[in-house]
Amino acid sequence: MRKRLLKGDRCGKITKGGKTLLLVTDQRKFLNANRSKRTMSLDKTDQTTERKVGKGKVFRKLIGSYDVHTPDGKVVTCSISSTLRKVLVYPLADPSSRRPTVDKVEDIKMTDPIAIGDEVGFIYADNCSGMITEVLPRRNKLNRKSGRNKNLEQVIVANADQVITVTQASRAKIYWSILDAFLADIEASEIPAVICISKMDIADDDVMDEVRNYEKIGYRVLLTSAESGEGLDEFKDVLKNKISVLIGKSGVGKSTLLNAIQPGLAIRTKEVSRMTGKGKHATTHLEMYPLDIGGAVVDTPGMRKFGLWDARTINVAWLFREMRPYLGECRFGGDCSHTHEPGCAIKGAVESGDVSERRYKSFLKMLK
Ligand SMILES: Nc1nc2c(ncn2[C@@H]2O[C@H](COP(=O)(O)OP(=O)(O)OP(=O)(O)O)[C@@H](O)[C@H]2O)c(=O)[nH]1
Ligand SMILES: [Mg+2]
Ligand SMILES: [Zn+2]
Repeated sequence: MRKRLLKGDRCGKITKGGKTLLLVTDQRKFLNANRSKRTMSLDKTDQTTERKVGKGKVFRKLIGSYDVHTPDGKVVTCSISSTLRKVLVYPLADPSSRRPTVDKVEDIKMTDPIAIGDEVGFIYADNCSGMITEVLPRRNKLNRKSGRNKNLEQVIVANADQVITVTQASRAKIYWSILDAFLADIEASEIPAVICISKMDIADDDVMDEVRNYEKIGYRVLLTSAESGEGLDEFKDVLKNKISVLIGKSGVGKSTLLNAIQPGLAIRTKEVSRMTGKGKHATTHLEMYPLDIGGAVVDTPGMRKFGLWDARTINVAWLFREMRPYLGECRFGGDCSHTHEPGCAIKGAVESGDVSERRYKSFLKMLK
């Protein structure tokens, strides 16, 4: 039920007994619950322009507008300064001089210079709206080629603590190579990866063999079922106080899992089509949800693969953890493609069983 907003109060603040309470939405409930953890307000006044400036984290993006959560618990809806969409190109001869004259102004090669999870600086327009003027340096980013224009980079999330790839335990054979492609992409982003095998209530018989292999090569594997409740406590524990991103093919149960650990997280789920057994896309946009237990999680719409942004510059074998020790050991050294060459150390490891043949097939698939 929506509470009526007080007239003229665009932030949706509700006052009671002289005290200001925040609007009753899930996000704001979280901000209230975490009031004790809040740091001091970062809002300041810019001395030269006399304008009030603030800092915060982007939780939600809509076309042309961004919801920024400030450390003191406000949600400020911001537009973006047009300068963030441009790159100033300086003369090449002496880039260090940074003369005030720029050679040219180019459009940035990104779909959007601001991503969910970005720490931003903004100027207030009023108490609850503003304009983003600065994106602080990112700790990391999960990026891919834009679906619409392959020459543009799309940053899915910035500054994440971990990426959880969800794969379902039933009809899992179809999903392993998709999982391997996701894991490789996450390795490239250098964000820690966690594997979650969902729908354990309807698991195939041989799922545990693969699970053991992923554990052997160093991944943490969570076994969950939103249906039976298996593994939900551990799943919750992994999310606690962290910024996590959930990725995986459509219909594997990402949104259902989140709803199971925090009822009413308001993430839409849909029935898997009975005819095809395939999931229908339910999550349609990116949003970061604050968690009652601390931390936040980004639910992503299902995708088969990432389409890694800088795939060409990356040594694919390096993205498979268990293959790393063999790099440089091949007869042809760095020239080995690990596909057909004699004396290939990785192929040798597959033959001796030290690298799983199934993972090696996923590697070959990624080279195509
Ligand atoms: N048997 C079983 N079914 C589940 C489980 N979790 C989810 N499902 C079903 O799987 C279907 C898809 O779940 P969603 O949570 O929407 O999947 P999603 O990964 O968020 O899908 P997208 O948003 O399209 O990416 C729904 O019909 C759920 O009821 C589970 O633990 N066991
Ligand atoms: Mg979903
Ligand atoms: Zn080789």
